[in-house]
Amino acid sequence: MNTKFYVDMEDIYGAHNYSPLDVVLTKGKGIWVWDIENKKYLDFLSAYSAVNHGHCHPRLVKALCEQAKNLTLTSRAFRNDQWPLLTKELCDLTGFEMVLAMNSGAEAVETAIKAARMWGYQKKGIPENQAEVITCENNFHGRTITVISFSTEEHYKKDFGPFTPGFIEVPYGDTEELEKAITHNTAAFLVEPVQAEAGIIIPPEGYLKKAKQICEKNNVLFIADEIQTGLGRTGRLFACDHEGVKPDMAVIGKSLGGGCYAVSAVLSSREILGVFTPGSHGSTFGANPLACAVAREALRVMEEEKFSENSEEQGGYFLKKLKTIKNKYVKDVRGKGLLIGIELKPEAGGARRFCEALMKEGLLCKETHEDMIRFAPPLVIKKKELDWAFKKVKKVFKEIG
Ligand code: IF1
Repeated sequence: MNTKFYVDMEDIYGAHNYSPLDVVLTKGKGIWVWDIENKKYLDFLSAYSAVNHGHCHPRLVKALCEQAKNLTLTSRAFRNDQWPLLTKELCDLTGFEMVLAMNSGAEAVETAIKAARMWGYQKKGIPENQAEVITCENNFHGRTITVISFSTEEHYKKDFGPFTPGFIEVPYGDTEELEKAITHNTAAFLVEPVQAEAGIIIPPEGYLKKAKQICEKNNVLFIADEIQTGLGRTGRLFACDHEGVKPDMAVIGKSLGGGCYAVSAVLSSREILGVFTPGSHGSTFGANPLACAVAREALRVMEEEKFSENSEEQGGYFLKKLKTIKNKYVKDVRGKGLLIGIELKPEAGGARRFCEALMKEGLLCKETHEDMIRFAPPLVIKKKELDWAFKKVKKVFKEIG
């Protein structure tokens, strides 16, 4: 069975909602993955930051298997003995008072919006059905109908309407426009501390802090989508920590499941998450014992192996090296921690061909939009391995450029 066999089968029977690189992976260990032809690659994407722990981390595989032998799913009709432990451990770690677990990132974003609206009606006194949530241009928060309702990317929305009302759009990085957009009916401001999908857009320094102050002044909830940036990716536990900002709600997902399991969560205060009452929200798989056991171990590994510190150190090191590449096609190189992008000039002919060339060299990464090569290796990566990756990047730029 060769690569073509799998590619053809997937293309016949699977919906074509992706255009993956034609590499068929079958095994992973740490930062490395192998395809079915036994070729080895460095994973420089980490499933969009969901595999921060590296592939098949032995402690996570152990936690997963041990829990799978005991109890996997109860629904929330009954209690289980893992969820309570995760709630306390997550709150102790992050300083929030309450947590609500879901499965995917988009579901957790929806949960945060529901909480914000409910808080708006019950605590702020917004008139019924009038709540507004302010979101940013070029945001990415997931794929559900409500979440794409406030996407500004035509491609994510086309032919999926009608959409959910109640969302107001402001430019990212602009606190004046944010302030102007706030009305008596504004329940929340939803923001990514770094816009990853939009092309690793890092807002002006002080933006998050100022935005948080504006929200506080106007009794508007500040919701940070830390699904991709959180849990160490940018060199801090949360990307908001770079500016000392404590959001009213933080949404996490991806690497909370250690790359082994889908688990997401909304973190907040008792005043806000306390608005939910029995029956007002839920999920069959949310907070299941398997998810919770894996998440608990994922958090412990993240702390003990010092992901944030490593991300900051190695990210800084790699970014500095990338900046030494002198090439006519490179427009900009930027990043925070191990969330790094190379923006190409339009004449480079798109980032895709660079990603394909890097794949041939054994480095797996993915373009975002037309002109951005995104690098997001697992947070367990070391200098020596980054040196290896850098050689490959340099080689590809030399050959194509
Ligand atoms: C896809 C992008 C990354 C996210 C933020 C919420 C979600 C995501 C900040 C939703 C998800 C993923 C989804 C994946 C590709 C990927 C992605 F390129 F599309 F934008 F990472 F950069 N908030 N991002 O980044 O989480 O429901 O997927 O668990 O193909 O859609 P989810």
